[in-house]
Amino acid sequence: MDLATPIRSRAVVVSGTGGVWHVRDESGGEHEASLRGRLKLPKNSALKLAVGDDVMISRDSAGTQWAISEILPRRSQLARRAPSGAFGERIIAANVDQVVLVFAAAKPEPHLRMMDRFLVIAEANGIEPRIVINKVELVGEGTAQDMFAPYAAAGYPLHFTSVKQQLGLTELHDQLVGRTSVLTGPSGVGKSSLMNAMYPGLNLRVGEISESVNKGRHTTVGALLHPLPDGGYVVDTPGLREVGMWELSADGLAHSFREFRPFASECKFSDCSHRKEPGCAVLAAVDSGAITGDRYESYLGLRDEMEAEVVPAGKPKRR
Ligand SMILES: Nc1nc2c(ncn2[C@@H]2O[C@H](COP(=O)(O)OP(=O)(O)OP(=O)(O)O)[C@@H](O)[C@H]2O)c(=O)[nH]1
Ligand SMILES: [Mg+2]
Ligand SMILES: [Zn+2]
Repeated sequence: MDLATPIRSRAVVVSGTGGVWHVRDESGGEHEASLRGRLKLPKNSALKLAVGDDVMISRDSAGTQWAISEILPRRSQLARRAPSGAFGERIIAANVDQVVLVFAAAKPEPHLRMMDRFLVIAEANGIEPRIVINKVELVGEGTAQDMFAPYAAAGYPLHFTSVKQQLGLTELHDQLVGRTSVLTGPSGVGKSSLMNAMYPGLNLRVGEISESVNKGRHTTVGALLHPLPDGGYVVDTPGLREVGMWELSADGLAHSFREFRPFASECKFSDCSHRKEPGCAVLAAVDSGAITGDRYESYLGLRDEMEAEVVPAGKPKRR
């Protein structure tokens, strides 16, 4: 037994499948740890361990086995929510600081509806979104800025990057340091290229690991945490794309469109759906151009989807 190694240590859960958890302690050592023994949970929580959780780990007297003895309070969680909490929730990752949405200015064309969906998921979970528009050199930075002006106006942090021309990489890197970031976006927009450009030599295979780990297993990997060399983590999750709109509350939807907020509170009816009610301040804002037609269309699409996905019995449909 190595006496220099403390018997109790603080760690972060970096992955987990079917009861086997991998944790990373404060000096960067990774251990396999079981969820055995008397687990101390924060008061009145039905807390289940998730990737990203801060935990205390301890070793048995033989000094060979690590066990998770305590889950420390969560700062945040990215969850798939059930309507009115009736079906519980599944935690994708804990202690996520930001959701970094990567899209390309072109090749592939940015899918704004998808971006709006991801923004809503982040907002509904109370996690700060950050938008990255990569491949800006294909359209020019000015054009890219015009394309995404409504998002900048709504207050979302935006980065314009080009891996090819090494643009905006330092600024984006600065925003990842020391934070736990979920990196997501459509295929081919340059997520891997960005990570490799910001962290040369690290060869982070974000997106590829979770797929290979998931292959041939019944247990779903919620997420994987990749430690960054200068502090912080990138969360690799296959789960975010599958978050259905039924998991969010309809009332919360308008609030999750950041620029709708000041208007939604001015509607004549407090339960306004912002579709065709008289005295709807959101509709008025669309008419005046304060809210763009595109964003409003996204709202309507997600609202329809959300309402269609909840069948009368209150049971969510599975696709
Ligand atoms: N023109 C241009 N091409 C880029 C840029 N960044 C990445 N690419 C190219 O875009 C293609 C896709 O890049 P990836 O990094 O594999 O994209 P990804 O988002 O990781 O895709 P998935 O792993 O499938 O989700 C590659 O051919 C890259 O060389 C850029 O800034 N400009
Ligand atoms: Mg990739
Ligand atoms: Zn309204």
